[in-house]
Amino acid sequence: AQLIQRADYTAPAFWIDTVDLTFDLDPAKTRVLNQMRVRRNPDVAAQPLRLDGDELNLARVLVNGQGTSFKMDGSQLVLENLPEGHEAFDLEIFTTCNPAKNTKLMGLYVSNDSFFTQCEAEGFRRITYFLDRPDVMSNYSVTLRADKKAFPVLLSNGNLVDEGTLEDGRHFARWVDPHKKPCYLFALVAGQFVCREQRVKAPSGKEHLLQVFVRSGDLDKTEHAMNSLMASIKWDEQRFNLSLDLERFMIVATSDFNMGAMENKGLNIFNTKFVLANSATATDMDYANIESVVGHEYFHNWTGNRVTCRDWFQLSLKEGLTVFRDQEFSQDLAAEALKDNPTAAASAKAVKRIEDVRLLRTAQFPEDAGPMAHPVRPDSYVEINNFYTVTIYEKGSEVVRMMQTLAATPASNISGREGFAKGMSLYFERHDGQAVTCDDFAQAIADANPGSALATHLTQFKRWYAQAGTPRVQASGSYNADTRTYTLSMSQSCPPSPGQDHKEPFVIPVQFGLLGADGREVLSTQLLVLTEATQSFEFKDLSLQAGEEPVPSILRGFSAPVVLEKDFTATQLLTLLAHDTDPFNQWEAAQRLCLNAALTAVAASDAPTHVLDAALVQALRTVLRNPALDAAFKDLVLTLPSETYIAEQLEVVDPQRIHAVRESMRAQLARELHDDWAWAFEAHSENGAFSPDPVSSGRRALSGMALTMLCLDARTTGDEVWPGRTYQCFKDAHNMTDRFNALSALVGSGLELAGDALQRFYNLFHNEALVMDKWFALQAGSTDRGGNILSLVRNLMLHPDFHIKNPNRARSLIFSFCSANPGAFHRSDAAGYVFWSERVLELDAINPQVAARLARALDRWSKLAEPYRTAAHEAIKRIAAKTDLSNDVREVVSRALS
Ligand code: DPP
Ligand code: ZN
Repeated sequence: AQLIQRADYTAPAFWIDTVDLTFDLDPAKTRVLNQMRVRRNPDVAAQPLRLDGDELNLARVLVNGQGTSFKMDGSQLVLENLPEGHEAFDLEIFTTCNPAKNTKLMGLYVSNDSFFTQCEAEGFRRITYFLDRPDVMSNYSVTLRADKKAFPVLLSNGNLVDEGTLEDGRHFARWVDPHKKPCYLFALVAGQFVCREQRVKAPSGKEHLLQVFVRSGDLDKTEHAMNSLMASIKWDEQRFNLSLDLERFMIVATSDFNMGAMENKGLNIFNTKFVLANSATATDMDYANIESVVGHEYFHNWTGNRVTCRDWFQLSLKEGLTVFRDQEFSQDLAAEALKDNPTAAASAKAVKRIEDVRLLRTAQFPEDAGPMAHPVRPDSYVEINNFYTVTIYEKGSEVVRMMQTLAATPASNISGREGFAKGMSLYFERHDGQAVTCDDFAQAIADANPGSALATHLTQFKRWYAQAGTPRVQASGSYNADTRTYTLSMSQSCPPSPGQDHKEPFVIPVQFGLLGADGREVLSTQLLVLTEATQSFEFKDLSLQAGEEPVPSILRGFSAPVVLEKDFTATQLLTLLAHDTDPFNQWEAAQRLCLNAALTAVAASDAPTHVLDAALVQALRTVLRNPALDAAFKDLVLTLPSETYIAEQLEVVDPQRIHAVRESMRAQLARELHDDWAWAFEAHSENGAFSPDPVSSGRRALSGMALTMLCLDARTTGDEVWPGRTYQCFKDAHNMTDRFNALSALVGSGLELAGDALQRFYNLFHNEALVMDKWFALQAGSTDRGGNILSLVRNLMLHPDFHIKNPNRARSLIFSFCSANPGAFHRSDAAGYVFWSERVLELDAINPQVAARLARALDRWSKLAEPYRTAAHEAIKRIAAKTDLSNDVREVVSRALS
């Protein structure tokens, strides 16, 4: 396997102007005729044409209708005797492939008797020989031929221009895509589907046909996806003035899919998990995920498809930007649902922001500190599939969000939001139809806002693209009572990461405010721009009483993806929790208080009890009972920092110690807030019709948390009333959210009734694949009280409904145990790691992409305490010792060992 370097980029030696594909679809042997118009790139020295291919059977190659000589170089097809000069020529390639045997789910594959494709990043080469790189853009026409009974629906990108019947019960459809595209955006689908349709009219008066294709029986689960699509179209028009450029926009759902969804031009292909929902089978979280993924893929139509990436090192150009757009979309939609109540609307936005930050901190910060750390724009890779990461996506989105913040021009009264929208317009003005770089994007946003901090600091700002690692900002404040001046000093540093020992200072936007000791706002939010290693900011003439010290609220809204280090006193944090006008920092104050308590208990040597002091428990009770706060926000404040997040604060990690401390904290909250939980449950459960709006879903989240705490406490006290009520709630629930919350409460507390409830749940839903994923995941992820979760997981692998080839199912059982249940996975007998290494190898033979994700479960092995560290190291070495690993897994384990 070869290391591919960003610095080695060269323009393609040939262009492919048009592609005409004819497919004779047959599961075991599909024939692909690929007719191209090709010409030499006049800017590049003459050289042979090297086409990428993978697992193809080549039958013939014709140039201008004549047979030609060719050779193979590895998997590349090399053509040396091509017409000279710059005239276009015809190149025809005929190949066959075997979609039924394609368990990698890249290229053309069969799932549930239907054909699907996945071409990003490098799957098109598994369909035909091609210049499989995103900077080669072509016009596509596609003819699909297949048996009419088995494959009545035939879809590809663009517009349907012809269809009809053929001999022997076959039929055909011909599709033409009016837009040029790179081959990773090609798609075809063939099979039996039903479809929900919707016609919409754009402000311009143009009509569009929207379609969601699913298997028969799932039509009643498509309404939310369609609503989300319509909302996405409207939002992109309103916020960015970007409208749908296609007559027809299609979404197709498949249950076998490596990722979440794919933005193929006009023909998005989705994992069923991010399409199908009705109130009986989907939780509020599923509804929210569908909204954001439908939005995400739709927004790619501009950010990714109209303007694409020059090379895969620029992946965050489209992914970071599009995640930013889908996050903003979800926030705006939540706020719009509450537009009559500005406080509630602001809180709903903050809830979404907190959830996004939680993901960043629990998944991206560890990645950025581990062996797979890479810049938002990486410098090298072995397998590009390994770089569809939380760094490219989530940190990439934070980089774009900082650009929006810094695009403000206060002197001209232009907000960051307005400035950023102007920047987006300039980006499309300059680059529509092109394959470009992250530099091009940043330049456009800055050029559209000449007076902004972004324009001033652009070169330095771009270090966010180049330097890996999470910066740390150390803040300290001092107050001079005589001059009523507060001075905030901040210094920044960034730990080394693979290949980068030394980091230069970043441009860090810090949103900052001050509260009085009684919690009133003394200084409203100011944007401070930290550019030096150390810098101070002064705030004069503050209206504070004699003897009163201000309380700093730093990094409001989490304005930069950094670790903020500040020695807050407990009193300051309690003030922020009770009064900060910034709901993010209110939540953050509670997290810091709980985290500090957890870290103290982890460092102590005795068994953890009463980890949380009385003042903190009382503060949390006050939040829970506060009528001015909404339920979703309370749910977030009362959720303790995760074990992963606690582990990230430590040099040496004993996962069992962390688990014991956190469980003790949960038990304490369950005990000491018992009556408050009982109140919260009564006050927030309701029986009305289901609606996934932010207010109702927040109520369900909080009542579910209350049940979890009441069941947890019942375990200690022997109470039978709450478990009984929980079981009743489980049986009588009107929707999946309430039902699953009750089930989780029973299973999570290891109560008697859990077994019966799990069986009942299985009987009700064993025909619903997505619900069965939840059933597997809940068991594999549950608290390991007797050390038997591993044997339960091994048994569940033998369950007739377990299918390792189905990525969703593999993730629901194996990943839920290895990657999301540290208390069960890290065993002193190393049996968890043995199970993990077996599964990585088993999956690698089926689907390297899925295997490589699982291989990352032990990324942070070198931080583990003994005996875990040595055992984990051994397990990784066992995998690395295999000689026939995929590039995907090889790259992950080599980095882990380096
Ligand atoms: N480009 C795809 C997405 O992120 C990859 N799954 O939407
Ligand atoms: Zn994407």
